[in-house]
Amino acid sequence: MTKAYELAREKYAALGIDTEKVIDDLAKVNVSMHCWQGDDVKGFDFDGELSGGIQTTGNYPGRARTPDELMADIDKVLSLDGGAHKLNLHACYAIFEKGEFADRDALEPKHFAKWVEFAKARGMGIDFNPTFFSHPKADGLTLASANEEIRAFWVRHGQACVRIAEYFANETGIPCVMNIWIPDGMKDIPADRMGPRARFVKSLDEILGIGYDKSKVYVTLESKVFGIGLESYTVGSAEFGMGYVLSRGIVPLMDNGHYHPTEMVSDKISSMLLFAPKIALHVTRAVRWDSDHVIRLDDETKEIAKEIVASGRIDDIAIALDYFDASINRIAAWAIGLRNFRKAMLIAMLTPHASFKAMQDEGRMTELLLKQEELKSYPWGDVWEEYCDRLGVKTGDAWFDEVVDYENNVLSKRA
Ligand code: RNT
Ligand code: ZN
Repeated sequence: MTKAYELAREKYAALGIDTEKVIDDLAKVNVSMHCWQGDDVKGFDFDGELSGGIQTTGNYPGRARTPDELMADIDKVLSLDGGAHKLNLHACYAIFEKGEFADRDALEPKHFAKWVEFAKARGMGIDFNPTFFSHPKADGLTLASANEEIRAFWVRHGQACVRIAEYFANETGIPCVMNIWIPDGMKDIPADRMGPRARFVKSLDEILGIGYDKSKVYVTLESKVFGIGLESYTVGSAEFGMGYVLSRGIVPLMDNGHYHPTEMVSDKISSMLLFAPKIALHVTRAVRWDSDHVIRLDDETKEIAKEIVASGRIDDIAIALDYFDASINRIAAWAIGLRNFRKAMLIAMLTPHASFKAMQDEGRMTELLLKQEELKSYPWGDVWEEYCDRLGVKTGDAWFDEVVDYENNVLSKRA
């Protein structure tokens, strides 16, 4: 225990905060780590362009090209962020035997057996996402398609994924969050906004209609405002998503890159928690558009963390990260975002929420503003260092050396 930590502990104790408990609680915050930062959302089943109005820019060397490379990279990142994690997979990360192939509508649990083995060996649960993009049948609408053959194909994909999600939950003993996001939308003004949305409802009902154990699989629906090349219309808008999830009893998923720039997910969390028993988040960083930049320790990330903690409902909130940057070292990008989210959670846990709420309720707004601002220069960094030390993770920029070593010894060899 460092002298700096001891002083920090005393300072926070004076606010009624037990840093020892905070350190224990922070380690338990289960962050779902998206596998797709390692390979620019390419996956292993189709060798084409990333589609669906999302984009990974940059071509920094060292992208993971195989399951083994991606698993090695995930291990490296896990070693750089202390605390609990889940593994977040997309269906396009199915692992086939040599010569084997199954299209998206024919995926089976066995195609994910290697991931289960990987997760189990590390004590992690698995979250899952059907992949409704980067596929020959996804060059127009998917679950909202007017082409019955295409729509049915994607419904079968969604159903196959529910089965795989159930398999993950059974194998790991940890519930699986299965998130549905479709890119469906239009570049130009649609003639019919209602039709695609009505078909999306029908498709979702058909996917959920196969039945599944709701205590093991939490189906979430992620809404969006627009995508690249899909600027005028998004089938799965915020209102669509909210209406659907609340009427069907599934879980809303809010990605903070999926709203108009002045709309903040931090402000939406409490509203949704009053109506939905559970919510899910994709924490990311939007820069002008849904650009999925690496999470920084910025105001909105801290505010989202604050709302999670202040709500007192952390166990009802599934937290996943969602960003993909190919312009810098991907391992560092991944770990910087993970560590920043965890730092934001630490700062939130080192906040005297009860006394701040009392100030608000009693109208002591001057005092509240002053104390909120003073808290910003409290020594949370010393608690962070202690946390990392205890969990065996490097602090400060000492961990950059590890990234450089990995780049020299592993990534640079992937020519
Ligand atoms: C896209 C959504 C979605 C994807 C991932 C890859 O805008 O945010 O969550 O980023 O499924
Ligand atoms: Zn997302």
